[in-house]
Amino acid sequence: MPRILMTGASGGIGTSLRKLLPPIYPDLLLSDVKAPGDLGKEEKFKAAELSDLAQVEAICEGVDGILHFGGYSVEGPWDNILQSNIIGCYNLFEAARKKGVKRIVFASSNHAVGFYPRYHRIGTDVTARPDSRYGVSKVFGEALGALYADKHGIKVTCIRIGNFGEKPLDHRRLSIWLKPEDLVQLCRIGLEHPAIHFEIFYGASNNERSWWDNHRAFDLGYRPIGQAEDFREHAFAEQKKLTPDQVGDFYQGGAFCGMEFDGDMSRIIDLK
Ligand code: 15L
Repeated sequence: MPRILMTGASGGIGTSLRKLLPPIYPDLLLSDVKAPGDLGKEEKFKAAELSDLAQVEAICEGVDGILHFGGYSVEGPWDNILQSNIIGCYNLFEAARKKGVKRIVFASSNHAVGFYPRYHRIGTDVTARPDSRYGVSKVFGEALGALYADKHGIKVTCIRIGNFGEKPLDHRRLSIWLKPEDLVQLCRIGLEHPAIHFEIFYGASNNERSWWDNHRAFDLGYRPIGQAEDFREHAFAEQKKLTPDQVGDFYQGGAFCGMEFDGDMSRIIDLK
């Protein structure tokens, strides 16, 4: 029975996956800076600060596969991104190498490619166009994944997660929604599929308005069950409550693109 380590266990995705993974991976070790408030007696937890290599090595001991959801999950000050997502992510891959971990699933993000316009359908092989310091950190994590796969033989899967949750939250999320059970499918492919060397998937359900070509995930058996259009009315009603954002509404990354934007507005008008 493989021992699976999940970092970021107290975060949004971790909280949901803590409930869905145990029937599949009974030997699940949870980690985060602080234990989840509702940690059950049957759950195993070890605290670790990702920016501290010795602590990360300790949680990787005896582990077969890692689901790396830890780190900073939105745009933030450079020092937070640096400690959690750059140094922290390096420590995770390096500790995994030293401890002989065989597989890593890395939670990348749509914000690694957020500056592609919404009309542009993209595959997983496009040039990175991060929309934030956070997005840059995800590109860095994907690059580390490729290095540790090619140089050290760890089987690495990066999932560019769209928006994870029970339903799509607005118009943009109709294109990028990811149902929790569908993320579980993608994680299982990363942890188990014999053909994995280094892969990038989009973390999106079966969304009619998707901007992404995710055929590689489908080739490896992904069969998403979530359909964003089932929640269309909810998403449109929520969208009405939002203030229009000339930059964010044009690009795939949404508000992350509009944040701190002082670039060339005429490009957007020309592209439209
Ligand atoms: C992400 O990568 C974030 O972690 C999440 O909080 C959302 O902002 C999501 O992207 C999104 O794009 O909706």
